[in-house]
Amino acid sequence: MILYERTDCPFCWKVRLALETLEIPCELVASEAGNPYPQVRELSPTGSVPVLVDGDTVLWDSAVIVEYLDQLAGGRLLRGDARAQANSRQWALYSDRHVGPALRDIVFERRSRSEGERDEELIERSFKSWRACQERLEQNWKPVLPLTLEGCALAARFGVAQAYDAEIDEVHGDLRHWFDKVRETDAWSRAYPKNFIRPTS
Ligand SMILES: N[C@@H](CCC(=O)N[C@@H](CS)C(=O)NCC(=O)O)C(=O)O
Repeated sequence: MILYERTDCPFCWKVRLALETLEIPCELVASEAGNPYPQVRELSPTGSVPVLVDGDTVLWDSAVIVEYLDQLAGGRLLRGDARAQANSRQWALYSDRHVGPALRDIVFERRSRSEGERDEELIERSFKSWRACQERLEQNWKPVLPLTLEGCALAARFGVAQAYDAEIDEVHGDLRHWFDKVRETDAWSRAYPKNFIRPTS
């Protein structure tokens, strides 16, 4: 099994967390931001990472990849009855479609511009959306361990947030407690990015 990926990409990080949690061995092939390996362009119609190659099977969306890995491992991330599984999928989508975009401007500004050159208004708006996501999660999502399908997605997003100094707010005790516990796991240490993009000057 080969995973084409980029170390700091939250979609790839989610897949690495799933691989480590499920203890599935996999070769990682890393590419750089904006410069994916030519194989990725050949293998994936979107040209984005992650891409998983398992024999003749080529998968190019992180949500599909994580479910595939979970099925190979007997269903340890997606647990419970139909209702519980649908709920997991729903929060995983929330992570991809809302938490990621909410954090986007904090991350993009802080990783590409040095202090003083950043658009602080854009960052403040991004913080507002990020706080709204935290509030929703704290009120409506049940954090559990070991990691679930949506837990892999959310932990990677929280990790990106933390790397760019956008910690979970203290008022969200359950979320913070969960993330503290996640960070104590071996899967977290093994899946942690080798580096994050920082401003060059
Ligand atoms: N829906 C896709 C999104 C993947 C995605 O947007 N990947 C970004 C990296 S975070 C990418 O490959 N961008 C092009 C690049 O880095 O060259 C998934 O869940 O796998």
